[in-house]
Amino acid sequence: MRSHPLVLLFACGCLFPSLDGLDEAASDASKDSTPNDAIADVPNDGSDGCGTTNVCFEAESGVIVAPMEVQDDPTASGGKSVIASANNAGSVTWTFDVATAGTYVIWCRIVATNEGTDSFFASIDGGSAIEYDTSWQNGTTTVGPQWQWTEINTAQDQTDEMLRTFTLSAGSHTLEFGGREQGSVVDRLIVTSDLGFVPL
Ligand SMILES: [Ca+2]
Repeated sequence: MRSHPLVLLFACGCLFPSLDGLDEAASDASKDSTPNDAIADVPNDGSDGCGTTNVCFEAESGVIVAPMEVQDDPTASGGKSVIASANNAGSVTWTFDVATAGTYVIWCRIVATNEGTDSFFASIDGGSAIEYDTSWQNGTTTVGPQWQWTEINTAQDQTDEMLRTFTLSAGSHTLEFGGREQGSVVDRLIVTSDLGFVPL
């Protein structure tokens, strides 16, 4: 979650009108009904507790823009994960459907080896980008070589992260992770309106 001079332009909102636009942008997403076949075909083996009501997909099923990369990873779900191979460049974008309108959180299976490799720029439905510090969950930052699940959060001033919820309409939505810190990794995602859900 270390800041970089250029990154501050994004983090402070100088280049974007407002972080508050996320929910408004989400409300328009139902206009886009284009399905994403790649994600629809991803099997759910239930090993992470996904169940039948949450929306679960592999990070590597997204649309990749280099220098974001898919890497082979025998410890990852599906044997692959997505890694930012450069700072502040590249992206991965997923399209997913939710059956009902509501308030959602998005869990991500990530590995954050240190605090210099633990963030993406997250945006939903083309809205403003927020800094998601992947090593943060419930007020605690955990780094190391192990996989862990964290919910997308909003980092304020690089320090006081807050859980980010998304107000989604029924239908299709897009989520984009832009590269922020080289070496940040994401494996799998779970979109859920069950705010008490915790992946296994
Ligand atoms: Ca994966």
